[in-house]
Amino acid sequence: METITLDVKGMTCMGCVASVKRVLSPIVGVSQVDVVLETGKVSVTYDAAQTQPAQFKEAIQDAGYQVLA
Ligand SMILES: [Cu+2]
Repeated sequence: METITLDVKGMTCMGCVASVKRVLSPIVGVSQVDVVLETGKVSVTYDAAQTQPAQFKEAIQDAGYQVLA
């Protein structure tokens, strides 16, 4: 398992946090998603054999948020 922390811009409330979790959680290989609203940090724990961070970025962007890193 690996963990990556992404900087996400545009989350303003707990509804946004829930949205980001909702789009990341179903991705095959993702085992945990932690979002800190105040800092915009999204930590994703995943199996690198099954998924890659590019997929997380795409899912977050599709949900309407900006990924800075
Ligand atoms: Cu919101």
